Amino acid sequence: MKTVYSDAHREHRIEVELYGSELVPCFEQPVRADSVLTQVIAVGLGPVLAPVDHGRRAITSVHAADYVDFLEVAWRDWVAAGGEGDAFSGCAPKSDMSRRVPASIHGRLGYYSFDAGAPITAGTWNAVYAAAQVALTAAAVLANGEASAFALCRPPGHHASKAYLGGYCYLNNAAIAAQSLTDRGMKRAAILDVDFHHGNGTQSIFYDRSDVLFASIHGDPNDEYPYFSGHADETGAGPGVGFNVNFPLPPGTGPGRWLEALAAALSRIRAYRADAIIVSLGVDTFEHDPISSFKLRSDDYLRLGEALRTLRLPTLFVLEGGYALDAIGLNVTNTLVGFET
Ligand code: FKS
Ligand code: ZN
Repeated sequence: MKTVYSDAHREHRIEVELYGSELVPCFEQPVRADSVLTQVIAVGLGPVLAPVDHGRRAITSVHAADYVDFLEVAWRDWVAAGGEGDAFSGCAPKSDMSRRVPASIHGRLGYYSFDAGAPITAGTWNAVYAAAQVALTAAAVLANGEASAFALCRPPGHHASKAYLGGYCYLNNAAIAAQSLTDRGMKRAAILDVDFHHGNGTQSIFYDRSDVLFASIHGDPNDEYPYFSGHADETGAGPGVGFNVNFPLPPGTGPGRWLEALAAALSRIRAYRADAIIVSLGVDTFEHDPISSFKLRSDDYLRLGEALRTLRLPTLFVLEGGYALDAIGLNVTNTLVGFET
Protein backbone atom coordinates (compact mmCIF):
# COMPACT_ATOMS: atom_id res chain seq x y z
CA MET A 1 0.00 0.00 0.00
CA LYS A 2 1.28 3.47 -0.89
CA THR A 3 1.51 6.10 1.84
CA VAL A 4 1.32 9.79 1.00
CA TYR A 5 3.10 12.07 3.46
CA SER A 6 4.49 15.60 3.72
CA ASP A 7 6.88 17.04 6.33
CA ALA A 8 4.89 20.29 6.14
CA HIS A 9 2.70 19.02 9.01
CA ARG A 10 5.54 20.00 11.38
CA GLU A 11 4.85 23.68 10.65
CA HIS A 12 1.63 23.31 12.67
CA ARG A 13 2.44 22.99 16.34
CA ILE A 14 0.06 24.24 19.03
CA GLU A 15 1.63 24.81 22.45
CA VAL A 16 -1.22 24.36 24.92
CA GLU A 17 -4.88 23.45 25.20
CA LEU A 18 -7.45 23.83 27.94
CA TYR A 19 -7.97 20.46 29.63
CA GLY A 20 -10.45 20.61 32.49
CA SER A 21 -9.30 23.73 34.32
CA GLU A 22 -5.66 23.44 33.33
CA LEU A 23 -3.52 24.45 30.38
CA VAL A 24 -1.67 21.32 29.26
CA PRO A 25 0.64 20.61 26.29
CA CYS A 26 -1.57 20.08 23.23
CA PHE A 27 -2.31 16.37 22.69
CA GLU A 28 -2.30 16.82 18.92
CA GLN A 29 1.47 17.09 18.30
CA PRO A 30 3.80 16.68 15.30
CA VAL A 31 5.40 13.59 16.86
CA ARG A 32 2.10 11.75 16.22
CA ALA A 33 2.62 11.78 12.46
CA ASP A 34 6.36 11.16 12.84
CA SER A 35 5.63 8.00 14.89
CA VAL A 36 3.16 6.73 12.31
CA LEU A 37 5.66 7.33 9.49
CA THR A 38 8.42 5.54 11.41
CA GLN A 39 6.14 2.51 11.88
CA VAL A 40 4.96 2.55 8.24
CA ILE A 41 8.61 2.26 7.23
CA ALA A 42 9.42 -0.31 9.95
CA VAL A 43 6.70 -2.72 8.78
CA GLY A 44 7.59 -2.19 5.11
CA LEU A 45 4.04 -1.15 4.20
CA GLY A 46 5.16 0.19 0.82
CA PRO A 47 6.46 3.33 -0.89
CA VAL A 48 6.08 6.74 0.74
CA LEU A 49 5.18 9.46 -1.76
CA ALA A 50 5.17 13.24 -1.49
CA PRO A 51 1.85 14.95 -2.28
CA VAL A 52 1.14 16.44 -5.71
CA ASP A 53 -0.45 19.90 -5.61
CA HIS A 54 -4.08 19.56 -6.74
CA GLY A 55 -4.69 23.25 -6.09
CA ARG A 56 -7.11 25.26 -4.02
CA ARG A 57 -10.17 24.43 -6.13
CA ALA A 58 -10.24 20.87 -4.83
CA ILE A 59 -10.47 22.36 -1.32
CA THR A 60 -13.21 24.89 -2.12
CA SER A 61 -15.37 22.15 -3.61
CA VAL A 62 -15.91 21.18 0.06
CA HIS A 63 -15.15 24.34 2.06
CA ALA A 64 -16.60 27.85 1.63
CA ALA A 65 -14.18 30.13 -0.25
CA ASP A 66 -14.44 32.87 2.43
CA TYR A 67 -13.52 30.31 5.12
CA VAL A 68 -10.47 29.13 3.17
CA ASP A 69 -9.45 32.79 2.62
CA PHE A 70 -9.79 33.37 6.37
CA LEU A 71 -7.54 30.39 7.18
CA GLU A 72 -4.90 31.70 4.82
CA VAL A 73 -4.73 35.23 6.30
CA ALA A 74 -5.69 34.60 9.94
CA TRP A 75 -2.17 34.37 11.32
CA ARG A 76 -1.03 37.52 9.46
CA ASP A 77 -4.08 39.44 10.74
CA TRP A 78 -3.57 38.13 14.29
CA VAL A 79 0.04 39.34 14.31
CA ALA A 80 -0.96 42.68 12.78
CA ALA A 81 -3.52 43.11 15.60
CA GLY A 82 -0.73 42.61 18.15
CA GLY A 83 -1.56 38.97 18.92
CA GLU A 84 1.13 37.01 20.69
CA GLY A 85 1.21 33.23 20.92
CA ASP A 86 -1.31 31.03 19.13
CA ALA A 87 -4.51 32.62 17.77
CA PHE A 88 -7.39 31.22 19.84
CA SER A 89 -11.09 31.62 19.20
CA GLY A 90 -12.76 33.23 22.20
CA CYS A 91 -16.46 33.16 21.42
CA ALA A 92 -18.56 31.65 18.65
CA PRO A 93 -22.04 32.81 17.60
CA LYS A 94 -25.21 30.97 18.63
CA SER A 95 -28.01 30.53 16.13
CA ASP A 96 -30.02 33.56 17.39
CA MET A 97 -27.14 36.01 16.80
CA SER A 98 -26.01 38.15 13.87
CA ARG A 99 -24.79 36.32 10.77
CA ARG A 100 -22.46 39.22 9.91
CA VAL A 101 -18.73 38.55 9.59
CA PRO A 102 -16.89 40.84 12.03
CA ALA A 103 -13.91 42.91 10.85
CA SER A 104 -11.82 42.12 13.95
CA ILE A 105 -9.57 39.07 13.72
CA HIS A 106 -10.84 38.04 17.17
CA GLY A 107 -14.39 38.22 15.86
CA ARG A 108 -13.53 36.31 12.69
CA LEU A 109 -11.78 33.58 14.70
CA GLY A 110 -15.04 33.14 16.60
CA TYR A 111 -17.21 33.35 13.50
CA TYR A 112 -15.29 30.56 11.77
CA SER A 113 -15.05 28.18 14.76
CA PHE A 114 -17.23 26.07 17.02
CA ASP A 115 -14.74 25.79 19.88
CA ALA A 116 -11.31 26.97 21.04
CA GLY A 117 -9.73 23.62 20.20
CA ALA A 118 -8.12 24.56 16.90
CA PRO A 119 -5.96 27.65 17.35
CA ILE A 120 -3.97 29.07 14.45
CA THR A 121 -0.24 29.52 14.46
CA ALA A 122 2.39 30.73 11.97
CA GLY A 123 2.58 27.47 10.01
CA THR A 124 -1.04 26.37 10.24
CA TRP A 125 -2.06 27.36 6.71
CA ASN A 126 0.95 25.63 5.10
CA ALA A 127 0.33 22.50 7.14
CA VAL A 128 -3.42 22.26 6.57
CA TYR A 129 -3.01 22.99 2.86
CA ALA A 130 -0.40 20.22 2.64
CA ALA A 131 -2.61 17.79 4.60
CA ALA A 132 -5.46 18.37 2.14
CA GLN A 133 -3.05 17.76 -0.76
CA VAL A 134 -1.85 14.55 0.90
CA ALA A 135 -5.49 13.34 1.02
CA LEU A 136 -6.09 14.43 -2.60
CA THR A 137 -2.94 12.67 -3.80
CA ALA A 138 -3.92 9.45 -2.00
CA ALA A 139 -7.39 9.72 -3.61
CA ALA A 140 -5.66 10.06 -6.99
CA VAL A 141 -3.74 6.83 -6.28
CA LEU A 142 -7.13 5.10 -5.86
CA ALA A 143 -8.54 6.80 -8.95
CA ASN A 144 -5.55 5.38 -10.86
CA GLY A 145 -6.78 1.91 -10.06
CA GLU A 146 -4.85 0.91 -6.94
CA ALA A 147 -6.72 -1.10 -4.32
CA SER A 148 -5.75 1.09 -1.38
CA ALA A 149 -3.76 4.09 -0.19
CA PHE A 150 -2.89 5.74 3.12
CA ALA A 151 -3.07 9.52 3.56
CA LEU A 152 -0.79 10.22 6.52
CA CYS A 153 -2.42 13.58 7.27
CA ARG A 154 -1.82 16.02 10.06
CA PRO A 155 -3.53 18.05 11.44
CA PRO A 156 -6.68 15.91 11.34
CA GLY A 157 -9.89 17.02 9.67
CA HIS A 158 -13.17 15.35 10.63
CA HIS A 159 -14.45 18.06 13.01
CA ALA A 160 -14.01 20.79 10.36
CA SER A 161 -17.13 21.60 8.37
CA LYS A 162 -17.75 23.76 5.27
CA ALA A 163 -17.01 26.99 7.11
CA TYR A 164 -15.75 26.26 10.59
CA LEU A 165 -12.80 24.79 12.43
CA GLY A 166 -12.66 23.09 15.84
CA GLY A 167 -11.28 20.12 17.77
CA TYR A 168 -7.75 20.18 16.22
CA CYS A 169 -9.30 20.33 12.70
CA TYR A 170 -9.15 23.03 9.98
CA LEU A 171 -9.69 21.43 6.57
CA ASN A 172 -11.63 18.17 6.31
CA ASN A 173 -9.08 15.94 4.60
CA ALA A 174 -11.38 12.89 4.31
CA ALA A 175 -14.26 14.96 2.91
CA ILE A 176 -11.95 16.66 0.41
CA ALA A 177 -10.71 13.24 -0.73
CA ALA A 178 -14.26 11.85 -1.03
CA GLN A 179 -15.41 14.91 -2.98
CA SER A 180 -12.47 14.54 -5.37
CA LEU A 181 -13.67 11.00 -6.14
CA THR A 182 -17.26 12.07 -6.82
CA ASP A 183 -15.91 15.00 -8.89
CA ARG A 184 -14.11 12.39 -10.99
CA GLY A 185 -17.47 10.75 -11.70
CA MET A 186 -17.69 8.17 -8.94
CA LYS A 187 -21.39 7.45 -8.27
CA ARG A 188 -21.28 6.35 -4.63
CA ALA A 189 -18.52 6.91 -2.05
CA ALA A 190 -18.79 5.72 1.55
CA ILE A 191 -16.95 7.34 4.44
CA LEU A 192 -16.49 5.19 7.54
CA ASP A 193 -15.31 7.21 10.55
CA VAL A 194 -13.83 5.03 13.30
CA ASP A 195 -12.24 7.83 15.35
CA PHE A 196 -13.43 7.87 18.98
CA HIS A 197 -15.03 11.29 18.42
CA HIS A 198 -17.98 11.83 16.12
CA GLY A 199 -17.00 13.31 12.76
CA ASN A 200 -19.45 16.19 12.97
CA GLY A 201 -17.78 18.09 10.14
CA THR A 202 -17.91 15.22 7.68
CA GLN A 203 -21.52 14.46 8.63
CA SER A 204 -22.50 18.09 8.12
CA ILE A 205 -20.75 18.39 4.72
CA PHE A 206 -22.59 15.40 3.23
CA TYR A 207 -25.79 15.48 5.31
CA ASP A 208 -28.16 16.27 2.45
CA ARG A 209 -26.46 14.12 -0.18
CA SER A 210 -26.99 10.53 -1.29
CA ASP A 211 -23.76 10.20 -3.32
CA VAL A 212 -21.61 10.09 -0.17
CA LEU A 213 -22.72 7.79 2.65
CA PHE A 214 -21.38 8.76 6.07
CA ALA A 215 -21.17 6.08 8.78
CA SER A 216 -19.55 6.69 12.17
CA ILE A 217 -18.78 4.69 15.32
CA HIS A 218 -18.00 6.92 18.29
CA GLY A 219 -18.51 7.88 21.92
CA ASP A 220 -22.13 8.85 22.60
CA PRO A 221 -22.47 12.65 22.28
CA ASN A 222 -24.45 12.66 25.53
CA ASP A 223 -21.13 11.90 27.22
CA GLU A 224 -18.40 12.83 24.78
CA TYR A 225 -17.02 15.58 22.58
CA PRO A 226 -18.27 17.06 20.23
CA TYR A 227 -21.52 16.80 22.28
CA PHE A 228 -23.86 18.41 19.72
CA SER A 229 -23.64 15.87 16.92
CA GLY A 230 -23.53 12.09 16.51
CA HIS A 231 -26.87 10.76 17.78
CA ALA A 232 -28.40 7.68 16.15
CA ASP A 233 -31.46 9.63 14.95
CA GLU A 234 -29.32 11.90 12.74
CA THR A 235 -30.03 10.06 9.50
CA GLY A 236 -29.65 12.74 6.81
CA ALA A 237 -31.78 15.48 5.27
CA GLY A 238 -33.64 15.93 1.96
CA PRO A 239 -32.11 13.68 -0.71
CA GLY A 240 -29.60 12.56 1.93
CA VAL A 241 -32.18 10.90 4.20
CA GLY A 242 -30.96 7.38 4.99
CA PHE A 243 -27.37 8.12 3.95
CA ASN A 244 -26.04 9.14 7.36
CA VAL A 245 -25.60 6.41 9.97
CA ASN A 246 -24.36 6.95 13.51
CA PHE A 247 -23.36 4.26 16.00
CA PRO A 248 -22.95 6.06 19.35
CA LEU A 249 -21.50 3.77 22.02
CA PRO A 250 -21.25 4.20 25.81
CA PRO A 251 -18.10 5.24 27.68
CA GLY A 252 -15.81 2.28 28.32
CA THR A 253 -16.96 0.31 25.26
CA GLY A 254 -14.67 -2.69 24.69
CA PRO A 255 -13.68 -4.67 21.58
CA GLY A 256 -16.71 -7.02 21.52
CA ARG A 257 -19.33 -4.34 21.30
CA TRP A 258 -17.18 -2.10 19.13
CA LEU A 259 -16.58 -4.85 16.54
CA GLU A 260 -20.35 -5.55 16.47
CA ALA A 261 -20.97 -1.91 15.62
CA LEU A 262 -18.28 -2.18 12.93
CA ALA A 263 -20.03 -5.20 11.41
CA ALA A 264 -23.32 -3.26 11.34
CA ALA A 265 -21.64 -0.24 9.71
CA LEU A 266 -19.98 -2.46 7.09
CA SER A 267 -23.25 -4.18 6.20
CA ARG A 268 -24.85 -0.74 5.67
CA ILE A 269 -21.94 0.17 3.36
CA ARG A 270 -22.35 -3.13 1.50
CA ALA A 271 -26.07 -2.49 1.01
CA TYR A 272 -25.22 0.97 -0.35
CA ARG A 273 -23.10 -0.68 -3.07
CA ALA A 274 -20.31 1.84 -2.61
CA ASP A 275 -17.70 2.23 -5.36
CA ALA A 276 -15.00 3.11 -2.83
CA ILE A 277 -14.57 3.60 0.89
CA ILE A 278 -12.73 6.36 2.73
CA VAL A 279 -11.80 5.41 6.28
CA SER A 280 -11.40 8.29 8.75
CA LEU A 281 -8.82 6.38 10.76
CA GLY A 282 -8.56 7.60 14.34
CA VAL A 283 -6.94 5.24 16.81
CA ASP A 284 -8.05 7.14 19.93
CA THR A 285 -10.36 4.15 20.55
CA PHE A 286 -7.23 2.51 22.07
CA GLU A 287 -7.46 1.35 25.71
CA HIS A 288 -4.61 3.61 26.81
CA ASP A 289 -5.60 6.73 24.89
CA PRO A 290 -5.20 9.69 27.25
CA ILE A 291 -8.37 11.58 26.18
CA SER A 292 -10.83 8.82 25.23
CA SER A 293 -12.64 5.97 26.99
CA PHE A 294 -12.95 3.01 24.62
CA LYS A 295 -10.93 -0.13 25.32
CA LEU A 296 -9.56 -1.44 22.02
CA ARG A 297 -6.25 -3.32 22.22
CA SER A 298 -3.51 -3.12 19.60
CA ASP A 299 -4.53 -6.51 18.12
CA ASP A 300 -8.10 -5.30 17.60
CA TYR A 301 -6.81 -2.95 14.88
CA LEU A 302 -5.74 -6.04 12.92
CA ARG A 303 -9.41 -7.16 13.15
CA LEU A 304 -10.51 -3.74 11.91
CA GLY A 305 -8.23 -4.00 8.87
CA GLU A 306 -9.36 -7.57 8.11
CA ALA A 307 -13.03 -6.58 8.36
CA LEU A 308 -12.49 -3.66 5.96
CA ARG A 309 -10.79 -6.01 3.54
CA THR A 310 -13.97 -8.12 3.26
CA LEU A 311 -15.72 -5.23 1.49
CA ARG A 312 -13.41 -5.75 -1.51
CA LEU A 313 -13.56 -2.07 -2.32
CA PRO A 314 -10.92 0.51 -3.24
CA THR A 315 -10.02 1.78 0.23
CA LEU A 316 -8.52 5.11 1.23
CA PHE A 317 -7.27 5.47 4.81
CA VAL A 318 -7.06 9.03 6.14
CA LEU A 319 -5.41 9.63 9.52
CA GLU A 320 -7.49 11.39 12.18
CA GLY A 321 -6.90 11.19 15.99
CA GLY A 322 -4.96 8.97 18.40
CA TYR A 323 -2.92 10.33 21.31
CA ALA A 324 -1.19 7.37 22.98
CA LEU A 325 2.17 8.37 21.53
CA ASP A 326 3.92 5.05 22.11
CA ALA A 327 1.14 3.05 20.40
CA ILE A 328 -0.28 5.28 17.64
CA GLY A 329 2.18 3.95 15.04
CA LEU A 330 1.47 0.30 15.84
CA ASN A 331 -2.30 0.76 16.01
CA VAL A 332 -2.39 2.53 12.64
CA THR A 333 -0.09 0.03 10.90
CA ASN A 334 -1.96 -2.91 12.45
CA THR A 335 -5.08 -1.60 10.72
CA LEU A 336 -3.24 -1.26 7.40
CA VAL A 337 -1.40 -4.59 7.73
CA GLY A 338 -4.64 -6.34 8.77
CA PHE A 339 -6.18 -4.94 5.59
CA GLU A 340 -3.31 -6.08 3.38
CA THR A 341 -3.04 -9.67 4.65
C1 FKS B 1 -13.67 18.30 26.05
C2 FKS B 1 -12.27 18.23 25.53
C3 FKS B 1 -12.25 18.46 24.06
C4 FKS B 1 -11.17 17.83 22.03
C5 FKS B 1 -10.96 16.49 21.44
C6 FKS B 1 -10.67 16.62 19.96
C7 FKS B 1 -10.54 15.27 19.32
C8 FKS B 1 -9.99 15.38 17.92
C9 FKS B 1 -10.07 14.09 17.11
C10 FKS B 1 -9.41 14.34 15.75
F1 FKS B 1 -9.44 13.25 15.01
F2 FKS B 1 -10.01 15.29 15.09
F3 FKS B 1 -8.15 14.66 15.91
N1 FKS B 1 -11.19 17.75 23.46
N2 FKS B 1 -13.77 17.74 27.36
O1 FKS B 1 -9.39 13.04 17.75
O2 FKS B 1 -11.39 13.69 16.93
ZN1 ZN C 1 -10.80 11.69 18.01
